[in-house]
Amino acid sequence: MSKATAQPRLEAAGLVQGVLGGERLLLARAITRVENQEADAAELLAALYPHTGKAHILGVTGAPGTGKSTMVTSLAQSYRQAGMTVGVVAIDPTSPFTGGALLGDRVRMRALAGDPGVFVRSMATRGSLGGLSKTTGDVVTVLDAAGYDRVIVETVGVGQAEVEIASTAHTTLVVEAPGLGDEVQAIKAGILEIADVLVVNKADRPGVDKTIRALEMMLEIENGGARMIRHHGQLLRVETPAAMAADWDDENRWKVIVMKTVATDGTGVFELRERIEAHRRWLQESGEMAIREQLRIANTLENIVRAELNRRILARLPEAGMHGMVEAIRARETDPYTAAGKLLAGM
Ligand SMILES: Nc1nc2c(ncn2[C@@H]2O[C@H](COP(=O)(O)OP(=O)(O)OP(=O)(O)O)[C@@H](O)[C@H]2O)c(=O)[nH]1
Ligand SMILES: [Mg+2]
Repeated sequence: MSKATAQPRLEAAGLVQGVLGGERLLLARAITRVENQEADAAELLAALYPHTGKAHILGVTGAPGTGKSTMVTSLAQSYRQAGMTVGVVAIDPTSPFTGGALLGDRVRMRALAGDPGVFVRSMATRGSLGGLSKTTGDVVTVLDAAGYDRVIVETVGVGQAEVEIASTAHTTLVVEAPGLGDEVQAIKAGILEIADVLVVNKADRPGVDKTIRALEMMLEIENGGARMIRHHGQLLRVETPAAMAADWDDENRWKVIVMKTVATDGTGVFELRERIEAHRRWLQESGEMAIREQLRIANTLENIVRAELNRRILARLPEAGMHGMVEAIRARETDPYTAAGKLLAGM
């Protein structure tokens, strides 16, 4: 063994003990192993899984720059004041423009550094969508097993990603900010449909009341005319006859309300935390928690099977054959469909 490998690779069992024993360094290493999908990641996750199911998982999503990271920081501090521990997973789309998104989050969440009751992990998306939600779920599993009371996942709401993340969270916060034209954006992305709590952040900025009114109007339409149901692990929108909508307007139904915060100075964050905790209690008392857990687990299982199938298929595709096919297709000697059929038939 060379001098460069002075630090021996720890067995998965050693990492598991470290994670369960609250050793931050080993927790960080376990997460890295899971994030990079190293060979013993599955062994690690399998050993940790029996220790999960205690954390309440929060998803925080919204348009770029609405103040999500600042709010997560503020919320984490609020949970700390209430004596709870917090794990944070911040997912940064690797931007060709900023490039330093990871650094940005670290700076923004600096206020949390040095607190042994908080663990922050930033992850770059590197463009893979399905893979992202699997890896995120795995990292959440590790933090849950490590005993964090609340695990907060931040994602930028830019399409399918936030919907995927919503189905891995117990409570989903959608963050808006005044003056970004977000009202329109929100409808487009269907982002309101996944919100359990809507937050208008940057309430110190002009136009905040206009944004709140616009969102409240949209929520009224939402509450009256349609409802999101879960079907085979997917969120579906169903139009509701007015009569039925009236039925659902009982006190057992969760009401999405618009909250107002200034994440930079913590205004409204205590109330936000209370609302999240109210949602958690509602989930438990209404029986909805069991449904969300089913959805989460179904999602996880599907992601794992899909990733493994993908890996197996790619491993068995002959590299040389692929290249030959590409050239043949480029020369229009064959077409992608016929070529794909041939490659698969040869497996
Ligand atoms: N005025 C004001 N500025 C805020 C508030 N919250 C966040 N900001 C600022 O808005 C900028 C963006 O904040 P972030 O927390 O990085 O926003 P984000 O939504 O995490 O951004 P991305 O992860 O890049 O999508 C920062 O300069 C913050 O200081 C607020 O309540 N009021
Ligand atoms: Mg952020």
